[in-house]
Amino acid sequence: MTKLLYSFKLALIFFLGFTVQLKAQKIQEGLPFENKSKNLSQKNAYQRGNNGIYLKDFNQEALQRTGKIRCYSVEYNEQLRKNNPNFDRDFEAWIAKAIAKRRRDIANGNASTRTIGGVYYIPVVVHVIHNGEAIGTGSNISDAQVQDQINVLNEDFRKMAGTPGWNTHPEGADTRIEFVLAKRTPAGAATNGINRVNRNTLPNNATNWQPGFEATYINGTIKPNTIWNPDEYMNMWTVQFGGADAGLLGYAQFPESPIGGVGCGAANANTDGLVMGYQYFGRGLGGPYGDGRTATHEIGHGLGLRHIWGDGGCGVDDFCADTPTAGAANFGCPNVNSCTDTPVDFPDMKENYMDYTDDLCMNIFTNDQATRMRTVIENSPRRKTLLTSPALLAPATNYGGIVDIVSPLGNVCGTFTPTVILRNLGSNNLTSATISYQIDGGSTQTFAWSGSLAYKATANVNLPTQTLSTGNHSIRVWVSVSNGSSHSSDMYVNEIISNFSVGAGNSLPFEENFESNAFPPTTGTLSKIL
Ligand SMILES: [Ca+2]
Ligand SMILES: [Ca+2]
Ligand SMILES: [Ca+2]
Ligand SMILES: [Zn+2]
Repeated sequence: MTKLLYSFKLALIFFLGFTVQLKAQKIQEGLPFENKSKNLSQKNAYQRGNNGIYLKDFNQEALQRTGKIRCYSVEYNEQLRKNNPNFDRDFEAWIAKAIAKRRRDIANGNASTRTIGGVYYIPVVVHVIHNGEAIGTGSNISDAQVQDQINVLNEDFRKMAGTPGWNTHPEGADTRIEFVLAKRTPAGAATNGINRVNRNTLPNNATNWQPGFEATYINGTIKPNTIWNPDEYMNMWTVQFGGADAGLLGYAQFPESPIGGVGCGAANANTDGLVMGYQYFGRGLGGPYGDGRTATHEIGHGLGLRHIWGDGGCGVDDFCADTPTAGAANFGCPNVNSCTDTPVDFPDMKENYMDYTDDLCMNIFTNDQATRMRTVIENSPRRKTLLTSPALLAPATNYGGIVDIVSPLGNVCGTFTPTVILRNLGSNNLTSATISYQIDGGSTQTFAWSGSLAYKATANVNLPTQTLSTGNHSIRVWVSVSNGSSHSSDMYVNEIISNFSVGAGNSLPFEENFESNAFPPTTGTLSKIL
């Protein structure tokens, strides 16, 4: 059996190496990006402002058909990476490998339950850039409108039943990504996650007010002057777009891979986030783009998704196998079949959040899109760190939290030592903590930790060694007392549950006969594991 398993693993390694190589080769040939830089001729091109950026053909079409530029992310990111022309190619090479490894880990039982099915909570700050209006008037949008947008995001990303984010499509995903308004500021004060900024307090605002601001000023001045630490907050700005950008709905900054790119992850940190016109932030605001899907779409970009038509014709894809090929952006809510797919020729997925259709036409992220976003959250700079952000917790003086688990995960031996990650989320130094844990929902046991952790510092803590019988088990761990002060667990940053099994290992969790072209299989249960 051991020998059989060994040769299976060898075959697996060989096969995976082969497919990765194939993919890398394809990417190197530049095929997926052949149309990426295509612009209409300069004569016909609509030039934005005076910074020399030309709109992509699909945005020129958007402007002609709707009077709006649905999304400015492609132009923005191309400008941002102008000194790194291989950024997209390198990113796709990285994420193809990362997704393959992720699927392998899940299939082999080496992934945490958090990775497989857990909910990822993203702390959000919304910077409301206003013109001095009373709260709830004009660009100084109300707290309720902001909360409304957060609700739309959670309905869409969680595919919530009974909401516009619900769908019955076989590839429709509950991405298990949720958004939470930040509960503390970077300085540790209490906040509702909404940061109101009067534009008159910003440098050179008067000369750039048209009325409203162009993206150049937003990126160069508004963002760096208002951003909250992007390692701990997903930054969103609502603005009044103006001048040459008066027709913009929104744009987002694409994630970086953890293995390089410009500055090894430090690049462009002070512009990271999403910008949206205040008229499109929230729902029930009227018009085709008044129901909050601009933010859903832009966060898709911020977590690594591309437009569903891949920004090019039928030969250019979005790197998601379960979204039908599309030849162009769609507008309104049309029934279109722009490209011939095999073996089944699906119509364009006009309902996808990454198309250009009307807000209420949209209701789906697919499983492959969800996998892409979760892979980015698990790995990318300024994405991964959001999951353990202090901003998820209200201000506290004495508070240690269990933010992650190292062991047990997947399959373990009958005797093992649980290891968890303790983080100080209180303003006082953490010198002692009572760590509570339950095995299989049984009685609560405690472990006394002592040491010294500064604010935000972490430590790996070994709990007492356990011996369990063969089969499935679970462990729940949280801190119940910090520096002598009792407190509760917290679903965001002070509670980890791991479902694991003891002593299995003689049955692989899936079968693969290597006869299909795609490995891991792109259909079937494996790809449904997000
Ligand atoms: Ca395409
Ligand atoms: Ca596709
Ligand atoms: Ca088709
Ligand atoms: Zn877009």
